[in-house]
Amino acid sequence: MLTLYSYWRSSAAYRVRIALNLKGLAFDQVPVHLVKYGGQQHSADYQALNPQELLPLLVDQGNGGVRIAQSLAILEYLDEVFPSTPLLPPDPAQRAQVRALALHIACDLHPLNNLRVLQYLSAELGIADTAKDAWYRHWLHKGLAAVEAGLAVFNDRLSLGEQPGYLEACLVPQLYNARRFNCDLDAYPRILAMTARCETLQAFAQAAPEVQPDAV
Ligand SMILES: N[C@@H](CCC(=O)N[C@@H](CS)C(=O)NCC(=O)O)C(=O)O
Repeated sequence: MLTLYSYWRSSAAYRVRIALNLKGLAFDQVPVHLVKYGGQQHSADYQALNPQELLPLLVDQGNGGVRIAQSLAILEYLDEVFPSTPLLPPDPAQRAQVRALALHIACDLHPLNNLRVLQYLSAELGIADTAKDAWYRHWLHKGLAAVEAGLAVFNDRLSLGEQPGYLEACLVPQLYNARRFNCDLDAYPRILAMTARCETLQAFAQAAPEVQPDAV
């Protein structure tokens, strides 16, 4: 059995929900509220499970209850342990290209706009909301512009040809965040097209924040 510690609006958890759905793997969810009660990710109980104090966390009871943090480590684990419906292409060069774009989203763009960074800007550095919004949009657009250019190698196809995988699992949640913060996305036609194709698929629809059990 697989258990995902998740929050409906967590884009990193959303990546994992997509990957689990693409692979057709059943999983339970344990909600961890990132805002209420000072953020349950900081509670002693959750820290004991994941000292990084971040979501998501996957627990695989079928493998001795192993606990895995970091969404991309989870995606790689799922691909190795459940290899049918792969998330990454078989060709090493294509695999590296997919990883490079996914890592740009997950390691270069997303961390700068993450909740704890935004909270630190406001609460500790006293940054006004307008400046915080400018920060958010700056890093979002810098990241998305690079991804938009990088998507040219896929020639308007999904990262696995006709199938989505690792890259789309990172891209769609990032677009959800961008829309949530009312960012203008007109400059990113390839990203919009890729995302629109994915959003028609059940694996993505069922992973969407609004349909999660803890959505409010
Ligand atoms: N690199 C991590 C990022 C995880 C992350 O930043 N998760 C966010 C939610 S999307 C979180 O738990 N934030 C809590 C906080 O900022 O306190 C991953 O890919 O799993």
